[in-house]
Amino acid sequence: MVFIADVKCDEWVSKPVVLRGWVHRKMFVGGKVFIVLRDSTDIIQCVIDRSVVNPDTWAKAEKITRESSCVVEGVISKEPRAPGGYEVKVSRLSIVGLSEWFPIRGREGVDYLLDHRHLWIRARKMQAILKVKHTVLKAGREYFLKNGWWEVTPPILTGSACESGATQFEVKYFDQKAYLSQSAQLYLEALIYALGKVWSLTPSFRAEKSRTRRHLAEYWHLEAEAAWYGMEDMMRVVEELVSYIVMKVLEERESELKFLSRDVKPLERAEPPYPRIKYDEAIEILQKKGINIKWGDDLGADEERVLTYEFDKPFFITHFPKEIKAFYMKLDPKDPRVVLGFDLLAPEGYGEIVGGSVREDDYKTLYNRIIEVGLNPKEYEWYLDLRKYGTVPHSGFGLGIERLVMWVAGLDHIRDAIPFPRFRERLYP
Ligand code: NSS
Repeated sequence: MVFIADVKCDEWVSKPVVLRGWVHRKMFVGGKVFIVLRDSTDIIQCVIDRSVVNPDTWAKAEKITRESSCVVEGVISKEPRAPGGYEVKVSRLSIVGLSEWFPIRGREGVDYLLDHRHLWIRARKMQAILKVKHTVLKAGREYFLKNGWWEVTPPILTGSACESGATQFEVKYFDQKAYLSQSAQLYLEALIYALGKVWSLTPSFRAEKSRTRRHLAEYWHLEAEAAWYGMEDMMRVVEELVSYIVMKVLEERESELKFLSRDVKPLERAEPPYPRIKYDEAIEILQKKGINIKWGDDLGADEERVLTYEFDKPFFITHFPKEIKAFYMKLDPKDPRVVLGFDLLAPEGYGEIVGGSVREDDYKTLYNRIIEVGLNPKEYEWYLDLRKYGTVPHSGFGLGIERLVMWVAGLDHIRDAIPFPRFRERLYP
């Protein structure tokens, strides 16, 4: 089987071809029907000339509707007026699935398109983003494979919170309560005792209270955890991973980025090392810019956005006050008001794409932190056990795949970084 992208070249000119696809657009001009045919690779103009084809093919050309699936037989010819410079002079047209009136015409609003997501994902914009995401996932996996990490499969049904209890989805688990995983981290921490360096790609769930342009209720989470790794070791993994992914997208998805009108210069600059600033410096920068923020406040999307314009590549913010970070982060022995934690922010206004830290590996300290933040140590018994049986210094991080896709593809909303987005109000298709 050949695809449209294969045949749009001089070698195919005058050669017979059979293409399968969907009617992207259709037009009548004079005694001709022009179909723009779309498949997973590209689009191509197909001309059905009444004076050339048999009556059966002409009847089908008249009847065929937008989004119908069909098989087109003909000859490739050069046509400067056609998109991409080539067209098919059709000799035969067969309709496979005649489409009813397609409910998306081109000027619909966001909610309408979300309601028709199952149909909208065939739009060329969505097609391009889906391909960028494919390459992001492929490159992420490749990075870990090349660097000696083990892929593992943590559970999605869990018994305790990893991040904030406030964003947990509760589910009925037989006669008990369970939660949908917010992060594989706690399980990855157990797995490093078997495998040393582990990673996983899983869905993560957050019952986010508000609908923002960068929060989903269900997103794909790429996480890694390694024994013996300190803060700097892990930040190096993050910058290598992110730059590896970005470079692969630049290499393999050039035409999709072009279609999405993505300026690739900021992506080309994403080589490591990435700048590192401490939370203290971030607060200073923000205060100098006249933003009303004080030491101890969390950085929201607005504050992050301001900071991202100070850098022309991804950058780390480190050493946050412990009050605004999770219980498992190790306190900085030099300044126990702050944690050995880091976020990686993407430039151009995007903000946080990775969160990571050194983990508390001492039993007593971790136990006390769990009490201090108001959690129940009973629920974390197994997690605390890891500090009893050969505890080891270790670190890890989580990368939000859709956040990264959003930046790489230059999207203004996270909903388009996932084919079937889940938000607070309701479930779309
Ligand atoms: O809450 S995180 O900052 N950190 C964790 O979950 C750690 N337990 C990960 C780890 O160390 N193994 O989330 C990590 C990343 C964050 O930087 C975002 O990129 C992404 O996960 N994230 C989200 N993406 C989309 N939607 C939502 N709601 C969301 N929440 C986090």
